Amino acid sequence: MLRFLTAGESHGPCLTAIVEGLPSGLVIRAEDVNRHLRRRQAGYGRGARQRIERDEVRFLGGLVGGKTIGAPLAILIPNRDWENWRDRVVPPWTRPRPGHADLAGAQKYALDDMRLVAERASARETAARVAVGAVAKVLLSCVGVEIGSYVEAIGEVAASLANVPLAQRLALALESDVSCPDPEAAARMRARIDQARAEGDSLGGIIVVVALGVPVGLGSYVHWDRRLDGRLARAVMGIQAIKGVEIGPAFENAALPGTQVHDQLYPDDRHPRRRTNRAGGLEGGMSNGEPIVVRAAMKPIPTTIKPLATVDMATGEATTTEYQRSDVCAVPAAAVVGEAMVAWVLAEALIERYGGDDLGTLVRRVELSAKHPGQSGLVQSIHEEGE
Ligand code: EPS
Repeated sequence: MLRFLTAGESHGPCLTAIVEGLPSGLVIRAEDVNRHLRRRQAGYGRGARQRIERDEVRFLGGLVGGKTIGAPLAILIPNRDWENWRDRVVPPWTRPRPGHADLAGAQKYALDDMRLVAERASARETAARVAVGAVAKVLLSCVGVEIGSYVEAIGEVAASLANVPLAQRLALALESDVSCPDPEAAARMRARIDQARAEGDSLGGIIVVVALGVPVGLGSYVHWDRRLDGRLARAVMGIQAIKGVEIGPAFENAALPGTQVHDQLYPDDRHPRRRTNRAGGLEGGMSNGEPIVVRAAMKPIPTTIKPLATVDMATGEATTTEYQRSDVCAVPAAAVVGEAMVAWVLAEALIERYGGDDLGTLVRRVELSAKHPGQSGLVQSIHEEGE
């Protein structure tokens, strides 16, 4: 079983995470994690905070000589902004930002100062999840799974990608500061972000996360909470500001008759193959060997220079929000966090299906089950090891 927890506040000394259940023998380099932390910090539309932070990971436990030893992996990412806040005396926040966790969080935890809510609700926490996801990606890469993402829309500006294959979309996105594979749309996205900044507003958008090379049979149809599509949706929906998730073109499929939706099967050297992937790589709550495609909608960031109507909780009087330093658009960053969460769920499901306390056993089992589909990788592996 693979699990993780994060801790840490946005302006506290650090973010931290513990990952438990990794097989031994996995080589993890700081750079494997740092390059994703850098990607999360970048992106057109970010605010002043990202000029302060330079996220880099430190491993405090679980790695010896750069390899996992089966013990929990302890991760630390220092917050540089901590130094600027530690001695600062700040009046309590009493004016909740509509759309932010401020109001419900203060009511739930009986907090008079909404800053305390924002400290943990902040998307700063996603740096820790990106680090954890990067570790999951290292594990997945050992069995041939690759994960990437792209931005499909920012505000009302959408990319045109109909004829661009998935792998090319992921590669092109890496070259764009809005993670958009369509350069013409990317230019309009940047202009739209500039406009929102000038107007004191914020923007949301649509991200797409893709996993290539996923083995058949991760997740299960046998019980609702084992369905991989549900688990992926939950993990991606759990990212700050994500309010909608679909697998493949699910909402488009809902408007079409079944004969135009379901990916028909054809024999290819006696193996069933699909020419389309409208199921987004998942059938019956299981990976089916096609690319997994998770699409998600991010709402605009709730912190805007232009004030919104609110209530001062100290007086009960009508008032407006007070601007706090923030991003104008964090959609490119959310795509990187989406990758991390998809990687995490796939790594969890991989370990569940194939087990293996050491990496060699895990990899061997995955290879055997690919060679002998329909037979238990575990049984095969035991059989082979007995020979
Ligand atoms: C955030 C507010 C801003 C963002 C932050 C999320 O932080 P600050 O209040 O320090 O300016 O920059 O995101 C990050 C710090 C990050 O690393 O992504 C919020 O209120 O959610």
